[in-house]
Amino acid sequence: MKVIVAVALLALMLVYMARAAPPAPTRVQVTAKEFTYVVSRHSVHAGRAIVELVNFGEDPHDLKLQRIGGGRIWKTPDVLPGAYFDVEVTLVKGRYRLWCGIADHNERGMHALLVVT
Ligand SMILES: [Cu+2]
Repeated sequence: MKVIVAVALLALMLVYMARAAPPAPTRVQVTAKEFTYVVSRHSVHAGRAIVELVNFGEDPHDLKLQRIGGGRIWKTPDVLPGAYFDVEVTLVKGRYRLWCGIADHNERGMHALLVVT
């Protein structure tokens, strides 16, 4: 009987710990300047992620993120030089395109690809 109670308590503790400590979100940093986007990693696992746009340039930039074939577009506001902005997203398997939505920055090279496995 004591063993059953102990096992039950252990199981409850494990359930509680699993709920108390969800996995930390993956972080991806996107460095922006005129006119490039550099991602800190090209591939991440599916799940929660924080995508951070850091503006190392001299003009405002933003970040848009969309799964290729998907509909939703995540976006930051305009980020001023020297500033950053974090977007929390939930990524599913696929390929995501990232781009700056300001003026013709995308065409001038401010875009990147992120693979989610
Ligand atoms: Cu830009």
